[in-house]
Amino acid sequence: MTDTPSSIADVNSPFGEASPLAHLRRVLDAASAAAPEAARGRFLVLTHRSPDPDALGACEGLRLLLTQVFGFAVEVATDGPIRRAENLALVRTLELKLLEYDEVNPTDYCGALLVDTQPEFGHTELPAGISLLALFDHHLPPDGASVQTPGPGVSGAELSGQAAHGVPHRDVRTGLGSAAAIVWSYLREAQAVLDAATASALFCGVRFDTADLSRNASPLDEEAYYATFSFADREAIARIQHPPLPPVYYAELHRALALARQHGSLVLALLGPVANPESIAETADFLLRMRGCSWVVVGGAFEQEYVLSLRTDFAFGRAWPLMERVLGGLGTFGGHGQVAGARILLPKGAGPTPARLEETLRTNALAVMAEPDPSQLATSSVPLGRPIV
Ligand SMILES: [Mn+2]
Repeated sequence: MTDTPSSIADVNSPFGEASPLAHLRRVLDAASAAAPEAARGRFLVLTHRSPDPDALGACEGLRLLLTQVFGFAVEVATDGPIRRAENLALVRTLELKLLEYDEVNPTDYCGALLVDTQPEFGHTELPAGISLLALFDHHLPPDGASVQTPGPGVSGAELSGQAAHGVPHRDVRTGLGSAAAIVWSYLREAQAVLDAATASALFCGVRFDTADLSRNASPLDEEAYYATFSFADREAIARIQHPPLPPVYYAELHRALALARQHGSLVLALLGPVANPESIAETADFLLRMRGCSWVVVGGAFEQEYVLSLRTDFAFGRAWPLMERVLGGLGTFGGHGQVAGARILLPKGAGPTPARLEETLRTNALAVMAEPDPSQLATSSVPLGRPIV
């Protein structure tokens, strides 16, 4: 190790003296050795519900690492529909082979690896009966506290003990803009040869989560972005970047623009029921580009959930505490840097209708705006704001 320059990944390694790659290998080998014969050497890669390019890119990177470098068998399983046009285009263009949860038999695998999320997050469910061996994420853990990580000398016995209260290989790096960059750092350490599809998936992961390195990008994101791009299928990534959009996209955009209100540096768009929940994050990204806007909150109800996206510009600050204030204790949320997302379960029977819930969220968001003058918080009448179109 003394003859190689230390890199960002090494400095941030949560595994003490063991390199992330060596530690992961040890954990997976131990799990494989302890598994029944039929499951030996077989692993499942998982991510959050309705995966985005970063989640899918990180999954594909792990698929390559585990098959080509470690010699294991791997399947990637996803949960929930993939709706956003770019995400669908990524799956179709790169012909990703994804299982659905109901096709997964947990006893076929030694365990699972989870990317771009953590099991405690509201948008993440694991198939019942599967043990989680490794996770790779760049989001703040729910309690914001530092996470426990195993030391370098992990024995099989220690592994099973740790599995009861933690994940044996837990690589959470909140300073990074993408999970794809974390997974790429393992491939770099292994000196793996990237095929065009895996390189394209990883590249799209870093590209979409960091907005082409303009948002939350660390030096490792930057390195991953250029290294994967040099092996990527450029025609494919162009098709993924500009996919065909369904007509409902334009209808939702029209409605979102009509409902958006500006309150000083805040643009708030609470849309009631939406036809496509992905339009919420897209609208937030779009509105943040408005001159004079420093933060955006967009929300909409889809099926039994109210979904929120929050974006801030660099000057305004971190999205996570802002989302915490907007929710005021409702729902579950996560975020990093200038991006945060939340979900609030809508009760079937009695309880807040989206309209009443939206009124609460609007009040909470405006209370943040009124922060320098707390006397403003006493009023219950919520100003309607200025329409933007
Ligand atoms: Mn991500």
